[in-house]
Amino acid sequence: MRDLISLKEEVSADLEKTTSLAALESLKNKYFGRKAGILTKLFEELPKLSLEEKREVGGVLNRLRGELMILWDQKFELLQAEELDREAHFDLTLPGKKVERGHLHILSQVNKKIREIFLGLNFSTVLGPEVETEYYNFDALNIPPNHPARDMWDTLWLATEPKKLLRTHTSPVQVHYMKEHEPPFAIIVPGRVFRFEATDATHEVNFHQFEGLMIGADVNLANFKFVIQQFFDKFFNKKVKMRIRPSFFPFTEPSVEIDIQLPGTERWLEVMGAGMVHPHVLEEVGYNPNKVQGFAFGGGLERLAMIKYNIPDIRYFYSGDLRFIKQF
Ligand code: FA5
Repeated sequence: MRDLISLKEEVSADLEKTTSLAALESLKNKYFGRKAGILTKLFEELPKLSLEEKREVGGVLNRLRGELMILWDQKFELLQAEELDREAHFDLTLPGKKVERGHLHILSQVNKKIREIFLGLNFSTVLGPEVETEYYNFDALNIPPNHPARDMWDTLWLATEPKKLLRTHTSPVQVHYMKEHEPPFAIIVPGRVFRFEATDATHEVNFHQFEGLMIGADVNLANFKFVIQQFFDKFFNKKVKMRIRPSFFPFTEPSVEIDIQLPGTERWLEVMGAGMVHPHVLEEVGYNPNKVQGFAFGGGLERLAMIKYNIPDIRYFYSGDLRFIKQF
């Protein structure tokens, strides 16, 4: 019985403290809730008592519940009236609260910048799927099954039938686009790619590339060199030192790799693979390699951002750490 009296005091104190309808609702649950409400639980104890005790405690409990419900209802009406009052006095002409505005993530900013520069060079932006078939990611790019080059793109396979994968590069979009369009054209394809590999300061499992493709009657590597130098100069707002070295990709011949010298150091960072589109790829999409040719490149978006903004570790981009995000 003594517990019941202190319970009433406890509820009154709780109600006194409540200032919102939402908080009041959770109080209702706490005391009267069907499953775990404190009063509900007390009622469940009744059958354990003797007949006489039951009559006495039961009566008190019932009365207590009635009283508490009334207290709760009164508080409800009070809070509701206050709320209506607040709404009625809402002043639309008051100046807004100063809130901190968000901004685009650094990777979105860089993505936008890249598209803008290439737009200025007459490249259209094209997007492609992140989930790909083996055909587009590998076969159509002159990478047949069992070709050792497939190891270069450690692949995340999906448990689908037929077999699908998360694209390991943006190059499959070359094939999608060429199958649907006739040259001449110049496109840029920014997008997310995935690789099943160990992460470190310059490697992520999930990162972004921007693919470039320019096809025409006599588009050549000298054109590529010009376009890409223009791009870097605009992107970094200054002359950056780049070097082109021979490389290998099954879908380009010849193939090259582009490195950029990290500002103030002797170190180079690989930012891009490129080359002249392989005749096999041109044939695969239904072009005549004797009539059209062109260059393709695939750059790492995070790597460029790291150089431009002096970011020492690629993992910062995906850390969600506001101290990092707010700097850009
Ligand atoms: C490719 O992915 C080719 N598809 C590029 C290409 C396109 C070549 C068109 C020829 C013609 P590569 O695996 O080297 O190539 O990756 C291209 C760029 O992506 C690299 O230069 C690098 O900047 C970036 N990159 C590669 N792996 C990672 C990674 N794990 N994390 C962050 N960036 C990466």
